[in-house]
Amino acid sequence: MNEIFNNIPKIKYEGAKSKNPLAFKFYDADKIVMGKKMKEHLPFAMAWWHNLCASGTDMFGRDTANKAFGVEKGTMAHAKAKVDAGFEFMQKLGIEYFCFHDVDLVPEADDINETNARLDEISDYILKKMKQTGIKCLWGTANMFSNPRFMNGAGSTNSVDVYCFAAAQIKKALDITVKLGGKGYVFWGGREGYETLLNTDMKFEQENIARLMRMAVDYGRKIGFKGDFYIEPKPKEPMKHQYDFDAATAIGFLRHYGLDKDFKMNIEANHATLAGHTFQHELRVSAINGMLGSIDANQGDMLLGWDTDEFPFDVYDATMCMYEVLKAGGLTGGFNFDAKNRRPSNTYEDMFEGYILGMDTFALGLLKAAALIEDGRLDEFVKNKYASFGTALGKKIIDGKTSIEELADHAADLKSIDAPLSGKQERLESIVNSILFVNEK
Ligand code: XUL
Ligand code: CO
Repeated sequence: MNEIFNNIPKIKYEGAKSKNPLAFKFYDADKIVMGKKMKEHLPFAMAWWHNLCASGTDMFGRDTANKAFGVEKGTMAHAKAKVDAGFEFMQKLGIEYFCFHDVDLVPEADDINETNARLDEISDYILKKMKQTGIKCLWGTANMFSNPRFMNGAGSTNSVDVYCFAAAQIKKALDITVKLGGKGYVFWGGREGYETLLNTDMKFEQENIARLMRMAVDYGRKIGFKGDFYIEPKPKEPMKHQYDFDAATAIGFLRHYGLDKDFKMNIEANHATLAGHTFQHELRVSAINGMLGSIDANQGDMLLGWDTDEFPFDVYDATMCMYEVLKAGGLTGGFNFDAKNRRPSNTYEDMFEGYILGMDTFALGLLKAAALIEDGRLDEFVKNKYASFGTALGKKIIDGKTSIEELADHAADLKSIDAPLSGKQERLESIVNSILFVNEK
């Protein structure tokens, strides 16, 4: 078979001093960090949509990048060329997983039966490639936001017929995910929200989304899907208000509708910042609720209020992400680069350099997070901060063996109290900087 990226070699680790743009500076797949290989800590995935489909079109201009891969776009031959390109790309970078939407794989036909037949054909082709290469599927999803039929929502639509199309797409995307052995299945509710309450029955819409998710879980389990369902929270864009605003909101929703045993979070960095949170905050909220599933690894721009989906280069953020992931004992999912090249970065080489940047950023984040944990000062500080709850009275509070009256009596005995221990934020930030910017390893 012809190589598509024929001027790009297999990407190797060359170390931090390498000036070769087509080499890893920090991602050393087999390096052991805290007892595990880097590639086991970092199960990276390629996002089919950005890497193989998106070509630079934005609201003001058309494509800048050529993703035809030598074949006429909008054809099944092109769908296959994308598979060839994707697998060559992943093999050259040593990426072991991919993620997809149904309509990333094939051109959508006018008749859903024809679209489904195309999905059967392309998934046979993908499966063959997976067997040849050992590359696996991280998660699948249904695109229930691009087609005009979803303009009033998918699970939240006003139309029973549209609701059935959403159900049909979920059913087929689950079939394909199971066929490809996907570890997860994602719901990102792009159109599940509203522009104005003047035309919206919020309660009804949320109940209907939950009903659709329940049916998806029942069907998935029936056809043998053992993995996790994920909600990918996002506060806005394309809608003004989206129901899955952030991790806390999504977790509350799942618990309210009894879906929490089957679902976890897929946390995307740029969605966290759009919600006014740090990436680390969203990961922590998920982790403490036992719902840290998978990550969409990208980065936003703090000067812009929308989802720029940049390749992550912020090592501080990646370090804090990996700190959370290590503390949580790893992900059940992986790190999907839901990221795209900037519009003027329009060559094949740029596609590789985007992934090299992202993989190196997370590898460096992993090394630095491990160093922070091994250093121990942050953990020690946090442990000491709550030490008073280790006293007899503190234990009674934790065990629920006291009362407001007893605690009030304790306060009355004390009469007054001094401020309880400095937060030492500046010292802790300085520790992080000294670990981040001193290179001993
Ligand atoms: C949109 C987004 C999606 C989901 C999958 O902001 O992140 O690509 O990851 O539908
Ligand atoms: Co995403």
